[in-house]
Amino acid sequence: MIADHVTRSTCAYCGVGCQVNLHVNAEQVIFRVNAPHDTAPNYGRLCVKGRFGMDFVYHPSRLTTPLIRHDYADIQAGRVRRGPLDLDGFRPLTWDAALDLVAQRLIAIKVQHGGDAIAGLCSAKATNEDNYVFQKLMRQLLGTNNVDHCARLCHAGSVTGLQMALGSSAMSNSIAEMPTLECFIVTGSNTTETHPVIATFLKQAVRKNGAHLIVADPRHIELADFAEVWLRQKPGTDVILWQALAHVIVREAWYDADFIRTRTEGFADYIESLERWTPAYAQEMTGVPAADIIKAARLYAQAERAAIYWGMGISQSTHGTDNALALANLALMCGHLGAEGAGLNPLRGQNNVQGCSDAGGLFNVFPGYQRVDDPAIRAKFAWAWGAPLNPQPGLATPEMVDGAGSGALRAFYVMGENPLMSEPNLAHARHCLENLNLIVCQDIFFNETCAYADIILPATSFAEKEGTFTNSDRRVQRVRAAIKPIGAARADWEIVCDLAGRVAQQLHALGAAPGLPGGALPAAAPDAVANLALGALSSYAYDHPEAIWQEMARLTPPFQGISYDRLEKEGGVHWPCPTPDHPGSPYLFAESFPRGRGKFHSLDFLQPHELPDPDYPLILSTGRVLFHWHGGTMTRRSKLDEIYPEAVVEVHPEDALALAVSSGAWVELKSRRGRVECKVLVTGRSPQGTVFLPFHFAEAAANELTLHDLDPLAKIPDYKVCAVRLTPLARPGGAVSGVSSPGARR
Ligand SMILES: Nc1nc2c(c(=O)[nH]1)N[C@H]1C(S)=C(S)[C@@H](COP(=O)(O)OP(=O)(O)OC[C@H]3O[C@@H](n4cnc5c(=O)[nH]c(N)nc54)[C@H](O)[C@@H]3O)O[C@H]1N2
Ligand SMILES: Nc1nc2c(c(=O)[nH]1)N[C@H]1C(S)=C(S)[C@@H](COP(=O)(O)OP(=O)(O)OC[C@H]3O[C@@H](n4cnc5c(=O)[nH]c(N)nc54)[C@H](O)[C@@H]3O)O[C@H]1N2
Ligand code: SF4
Ligand SMILES: [Mo]
Repeated sequence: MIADHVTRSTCAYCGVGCQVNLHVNAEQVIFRVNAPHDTAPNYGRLCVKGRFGMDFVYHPSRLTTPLIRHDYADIQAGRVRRGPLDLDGFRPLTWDAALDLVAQRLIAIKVQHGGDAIAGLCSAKATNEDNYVFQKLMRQLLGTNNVDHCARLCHAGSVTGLQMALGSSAMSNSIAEMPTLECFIVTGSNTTETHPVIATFLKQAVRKNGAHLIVADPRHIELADFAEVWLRQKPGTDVILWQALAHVIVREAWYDADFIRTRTEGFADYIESLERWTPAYAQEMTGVPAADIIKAARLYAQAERAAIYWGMGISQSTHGTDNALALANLALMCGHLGAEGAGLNPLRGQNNVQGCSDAGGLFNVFPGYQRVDDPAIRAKFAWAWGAPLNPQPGLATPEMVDGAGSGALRAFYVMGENPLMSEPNLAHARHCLENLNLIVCQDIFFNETCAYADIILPATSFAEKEGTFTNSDRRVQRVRAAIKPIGAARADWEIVCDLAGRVAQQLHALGAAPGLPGGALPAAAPDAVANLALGALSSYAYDHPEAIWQEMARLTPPFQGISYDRLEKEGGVHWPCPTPDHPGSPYLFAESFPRGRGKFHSLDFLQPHELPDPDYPLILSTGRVLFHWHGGTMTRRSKLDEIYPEAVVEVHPEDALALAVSSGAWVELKSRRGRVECKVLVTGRSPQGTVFLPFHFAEAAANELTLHDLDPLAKIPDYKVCAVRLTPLARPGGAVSGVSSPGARR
């Protein structure tokens, strides 16, 4: 087919941030996707989702008009309790009617209950600019820091641990450094399925550069076959495993004394704490042979340069912070930081989870991780936004759910997330959200959360809008509109700014102060305060996302050197980039750490919160497969769904034998929180005693089963360990799809 035009953009799936060419025909259809060969980070490579999974953009079920639920008035009047509706339960509204209504309801709730009764989720799928204006609306006009997003359910453990150890949580190294790695650890990351293009560079490091690879994962992931040592720990035992490596490194004096002396603090105390973490103890507790622990310690410590890459197996735990600290301790003691090919790398998941966090989509910080409880920072933003700002950090995502349940929250504005698939313990989450006075969902599809919404706002997809995403290695890259908006959908930033204008106008009409948590008018100088709302109105009059970027960059030192012009010329720039002539920063910490010295942390081992027992004898681990994305809103509306059309639970052959089930048989999976039914795939991929269920399938949603206990510091739930029971169902089985996943037959 002949292209009408080709638009360069950034893939909207994962944090690798592959550059794509979207080939569009005269009918405005993206008929082909390929990758430019000369451009970072992917240099011509794409995975199956980037190449073949963009067809969701045209799915007939795209949201094309604002919608309101038919029983809206009854819910508002308290005559019925909120429940799930399907799309037929909603009727169309004009944009004006929808946005006026949302503005009016938000203001009414702010006036009656205070701004902190409102919470918003911004979106790691949306652009930096979309997220900047979203958090600005929440903070400046609604007066609350209750802004968060899926980073909480994702790398919160890593972020908290790295902040404590180094003072920065971004990936230390760039993707470009991967093919020339000398030695690296991959743990809790199923990289070939979740960051497939990065995985190709990692394999290249092993095959072409002879790099030493250490994999630590309970599952037999594909990279285990590329590893010199594969440490197959029992789920939830990472602290013991990594402390045992540290024990060996200290015992053998393989640590980097110079680095420890000049760049770190707390090593002496830390060594004291290491005594009991012997390889023999670790073997007993984690199931990993002591000899393999010693071998891995030697490979990592004796390398000139070594990097650590990790994913959800480390972070998504009630001890996620400790897991990340354990990895940081290792890097600090070996001096494997601050150079090319040496660092700590939490692989960021969503296309723009790095950017959404950078843009202030977190409950405790403005853009650029500037703390809301720091008076000098707050004064800067108050000045720039013309409004007094709330000093109180807001609620984290799971606390928002609980806040809805307790009545502390009244309104929930969800832009581009699907908490009723992605939160743990869905029965609890649904029960809590039913309690709210107002739910607004802004999405490209009608998802499981929209079923509970009062008002649904249709957004354009990445293919229909301009802006920037920031990938896993902090590279800011352009997103460009390849086609016209579908139906009456509008870009997220346009919707948010239009809404913000109406909120500001209504605040002005009321004479109420924006920004402050309460709705009441302060006693002094009411006119001056009310006028701030008018000023705020004009402050959402951006004509293009570039103007939003400029405003954010002015307020955020690490972005100040990045402009759309530069992105046009250079393709992408790694922050920190403080000035226009700064080249950007592919790797971090060459001279120092943001907190000064890197800090060692002594750790204790704590068991996962729920372990198997006679009633629920198996561990449930949840996660991802190559062909699907999270709650499935996008990939299940793509031809990718034909390859992997149903939920499949991986069961170890020994467990399958004991339960007398074979591949294709139907089973019930039950935990203390809920139950699902799905087919079995018998495979040695997961260890005996552990079953693995992807969380992509609404009809067998893994989060019906999971536990909503949180890591005390990071507030992340444990998606990798809870207890379940598996019971065969008397239903005819059939062929099973999961075999199409790499390595599934093992
Ligand atoms: N195809 C696809 N790709 C994706 C996504 C998707 O939905 N689909 N989502 C994106 C997002 S947001 C994210 S955050 C990333 C996540 O990417 P990953 O972190 O790679 O994904 P997961 O499948 O959640 O789990 C990773 C690994 O953790 C291991 N694990 C389980 N328990 C433990 C444990 O106790 N210790 C250790 N060390 N490991 C354990 C699992 O066996 C699994 O191999 O993927 C991104 N990429
Ligand atoms: N059991 C279990 N649960 C998990 C995890 C796990 O490993 N196991 N992982 C957790 C992790 S790491 C993550 S990151 C979360 C993900 O949790 P979520 O972010 O809630 O998941 P998504 O399905 O990616 O939701 C994105 C939504 O944005 C919509 N969307 C896409 N593009 C746009 C756009 O441009 N604008 C707007 N407005 N909407 C858009 C999509 O249709 C979709 O509804 O899930 C968490 N939940
Ligand atoms: S690796 Fe990630 S960014 Fe690259 S094409 Fe695949 S999903 Fe898209
Ligand atoms: Mo994630």
